[in-house]
Amino acid sequence: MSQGNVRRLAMFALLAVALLALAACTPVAPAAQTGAAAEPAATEAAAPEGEAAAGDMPTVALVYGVRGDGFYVTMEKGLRAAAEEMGVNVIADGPAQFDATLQRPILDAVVAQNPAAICIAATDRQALIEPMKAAFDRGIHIISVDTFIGDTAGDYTTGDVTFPLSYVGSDNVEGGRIACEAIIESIGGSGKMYIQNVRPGISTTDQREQGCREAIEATGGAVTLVGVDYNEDNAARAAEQTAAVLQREPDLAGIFGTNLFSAEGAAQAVKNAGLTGVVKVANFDAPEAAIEDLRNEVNDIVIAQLPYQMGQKCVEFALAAINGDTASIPKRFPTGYVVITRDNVDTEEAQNAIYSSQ
Ligand code: T6T
Repeated sequence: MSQGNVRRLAMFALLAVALLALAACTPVAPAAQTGAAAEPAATEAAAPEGEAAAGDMPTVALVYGVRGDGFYVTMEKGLRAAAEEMGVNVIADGPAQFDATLQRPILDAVVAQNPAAICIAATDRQALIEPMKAAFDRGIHIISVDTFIGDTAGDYTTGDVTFPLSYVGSDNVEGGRIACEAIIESIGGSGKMYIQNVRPGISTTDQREQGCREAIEATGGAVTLVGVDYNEDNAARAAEQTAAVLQREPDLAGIFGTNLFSAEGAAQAVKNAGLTGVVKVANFDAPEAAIEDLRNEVNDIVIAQLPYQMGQKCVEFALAAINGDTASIPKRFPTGYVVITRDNVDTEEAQNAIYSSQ
């Protein structure tokens, strides 16, 4: 063989080896894209699609409970502020009403944009399990924020639902207890109470009602609960229902409004009936209007949650998961409260806890 032929043969051989090596390196579809990722391994093995483009900023989505609610407005602010600091892209959306049938298509539309993680305040503890699990099965990290899903009080370690990475939110049984113990004290330890609530099936407000009932039971019968009404997250309906109870129970002593709109409606009815200061109101959530009512003695206690911090924490956990560090994420992260009364309303802590309205 001539020297030229030997060199040509050597080059063919090199080319063949290179082609073989290249074929071995061709990436296979991640499990999430082939539909094979069903179990929590998805957080490690299946690269979520939002992470796929190397070098791109990861995207974290927020699916909140309802538009125009100061609580979620504040949560989104906290989430966006943390995301900006951490170099994370954000998409955020929620339904026009606090309703699972309206929230589900919003979640589906968010999932279709392939975020790496979703922080979600599920508007129903059962109805959202299936679509959230479907998102998880695509390899998207799921974190509950504000509300939890399933039957086991937000315990994602051993309960019927374990796929979310964490539940970031208030201790709502404790919140309901704090609210109702405060009313019980202000009515002198005995009398009739009434609860304005949103709708059964929402983890947060169910638990607040539970905490309030526990506080009432602890009085051993001195305080009685005359009823609970559900307003569908509508302040006008809450006001109508409360007005009817004020008519029916002229000696009603106290009312617990379990969320922003429930408390707003209850307070409005008390004002309309000229019973300011006579019927005591405990207000869950802290929009500006509730603080004004506190100053005007329409209510005596405002329980401020920390939605800004919930948003911040959720993005922090999401980024840890995106970076493969799920071990450092607690399954439950309680965010705490600031309890606001006329005694501390002007402190920095209380003022910082008031929700933003836009
Ligand atoms: O109380 C908050 C939130 O915690 C709850 O889950 C739903 O209602 C609010 O958004 C206030 O309107």
